[in-house]
Amino acid sequence: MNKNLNPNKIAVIGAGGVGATTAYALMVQGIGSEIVLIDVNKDKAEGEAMDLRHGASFVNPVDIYAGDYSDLADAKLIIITAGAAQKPGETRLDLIKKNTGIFKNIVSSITEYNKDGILLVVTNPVDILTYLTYRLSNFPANRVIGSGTVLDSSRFRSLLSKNCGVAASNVHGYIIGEHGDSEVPVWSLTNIAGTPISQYCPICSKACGGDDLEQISSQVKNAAYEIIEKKGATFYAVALAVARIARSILRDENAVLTVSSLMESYYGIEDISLSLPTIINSNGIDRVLELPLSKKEEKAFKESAAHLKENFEQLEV
Ligand code: 6V0
Repeated sequence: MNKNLNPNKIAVIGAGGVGATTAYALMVQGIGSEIVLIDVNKDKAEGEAMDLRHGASFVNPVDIYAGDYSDLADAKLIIITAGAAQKPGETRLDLIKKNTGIFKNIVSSITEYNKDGILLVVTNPVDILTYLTYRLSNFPANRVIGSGTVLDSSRFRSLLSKNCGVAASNVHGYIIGEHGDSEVPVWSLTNIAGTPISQYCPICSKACGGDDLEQISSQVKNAAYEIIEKKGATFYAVALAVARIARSILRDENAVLTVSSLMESYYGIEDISLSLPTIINSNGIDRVLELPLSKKEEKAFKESAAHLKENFEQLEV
């Protein structure tokens, strides 16, 4: 690691709903002692930094300020939330093209000042943009991470928790693949107290049956659409997901999180980024876990990768 990096410094590029809420989540949880916010809209970044700073007396000491790309030089972790969200009438590919253009500028501005930090992409479509960031930055694959399906896995666990009446922290399950429509719930490895869900359900007094479980995975997949329809955007849960990843990096935790990263022959997939359970520590990605998926899950994961590749190949990079 570059000795000039401050191991407790985090930069957040994009001070919109997701970026500002991420800074808030980091501050409240005492993750990082220096947080710089960068946005093309400098007033927005300045306003958010001021608002956050005014809460300083209630949290661990932290220096939060609005800055520019030169402030990235010593940042251990650079979180990218900048970019456009999908507008009515706009296709998914339109959004990809728009954010690809934005990312070309952002990534070259980052690498001008910082070549040793860890890049954490949150902007959608997160898997495509994580792969693009890997290609554009020339950073090693372990230092280019996407928030991937960390949020979806949390949604999955929280819905199962409510359904089963068991604390979310005691429900273990993963959503893998694309953060989006082709994502895959790994039911075969989902467990409560180490007991596979298929064996847990028959001994649970709720006797909800398989239909409720199928509904849970479709609720996870459609959660963002539903929230955006009701309140226009999603930012609280994703900010907590990003803070969770940041914590594992800054505190060298070796936590297992379903981040998006470069596939290096996992299940035979290469040259695209998507999510699998991954060990995260101060080096970024320590190891991607190739878990024993069922045949159906492995097939769906491969289809998810193929779908992402198709989208990426339509871009002019
Ligand atoms: P927002 O509130 O519109 O904020 C975007 C911010 O980016 C604005 O403040 C812009 O000024 C800024 N910005 C735009 N271009 C640049 C640039 N070139 N350099 C610096 N700043 C720039 O959007 P919001 O914060 O709600 O969402 C941001 C992104 O996160 C979108 O792409 C969402 O789709 C995505 N999300 C990703 C999630 C995930 O799980 N990965 C979850 C929710 C949202």
